[in-house]
Amino acid sequence: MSGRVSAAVTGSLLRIVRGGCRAPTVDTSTAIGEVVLAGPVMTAAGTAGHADELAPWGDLAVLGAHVVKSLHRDPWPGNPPPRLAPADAGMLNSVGLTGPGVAAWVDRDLPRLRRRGVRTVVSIWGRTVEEYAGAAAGLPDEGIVAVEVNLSCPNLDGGRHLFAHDPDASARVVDAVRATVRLPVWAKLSPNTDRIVEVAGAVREAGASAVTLVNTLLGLAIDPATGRARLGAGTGGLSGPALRPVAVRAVHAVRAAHGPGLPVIGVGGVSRGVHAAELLAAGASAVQVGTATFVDPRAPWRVQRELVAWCARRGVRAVADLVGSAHA
Ligand code: RRO
Repeated sequence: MSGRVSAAVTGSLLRIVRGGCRAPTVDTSTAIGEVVLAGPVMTAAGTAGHADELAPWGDLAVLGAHVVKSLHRDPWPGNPPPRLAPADAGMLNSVGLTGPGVAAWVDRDLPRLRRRGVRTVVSIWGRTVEEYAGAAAGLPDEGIVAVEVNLSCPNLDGGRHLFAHDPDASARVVDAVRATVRLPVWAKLSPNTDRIVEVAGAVREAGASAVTLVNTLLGLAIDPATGRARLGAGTGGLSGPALRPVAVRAVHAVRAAHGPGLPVIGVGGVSRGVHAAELLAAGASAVQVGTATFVDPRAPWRVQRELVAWCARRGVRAVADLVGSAHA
């Protein structure tokens, strides 16, 4: 242990032990509206499976929460391969919302997560308000901490966002899901619009407890030798390091416009603790780690430990004290 930094979870407190001498304990708890999480780092939807696929690399119960890949009411096959293409500062994906459907997930995957004591957030999607409500209707109240309504998948109908640009349509979805479940509802929004601040306001009015910012940026990669798209579906969503400034800007703008009354979860290009600190300073109450997990499946746990170490080094006693500090 000597000379290394390590962290152990003790309730909502992470204690940093460095070279045998104890640095101040950092309170890692964070509130997303009515949901209080013991840690500020979650997995990002679509990057950590539907169940406990990441369990060989870490204890999912140590993370603030685990967000599972978006589920439709019905099973959904997804897009033709190739579904991933590397980009210079990240990657493009067009997975196309592959999933087993809510009923199979509740039957097969949720029990695995419950047995592990995971705080599970379920991402849901649909093509109509009714489909979202149908997905929500299949969810139990127990064993789930929140529903993340994915209003922003770039890989449906060739990137023709059905909801992400439209405050009213987004609000109708959130309203319908809220009327269907007793769970807190978070809304995941898109960077592929100049209306993200408006959409955030509309979903808040409709009863969203938080917004998750941001989903991937629409992109396209072409093989010039063949003239064909590198992804089977054509366009895809860009994620990874290139997305981080986009996410920081979106979080900052939404926090500036709506204040601390609308909790924000930041996601986009987080692979280090300092990246999480940046999103918290911009106004996020928690962060999600996504594409970094493809490089290092232990990334969510490492980012959480690095964030705590970052706070301890700077004398930040509570992660929550960082939230919105760039607005002070
Ligand atoms: O499955 C996907 O292709 C996908 C989804 Br649901 C999403 O929300 N964002 C993304 O980049 N890919």
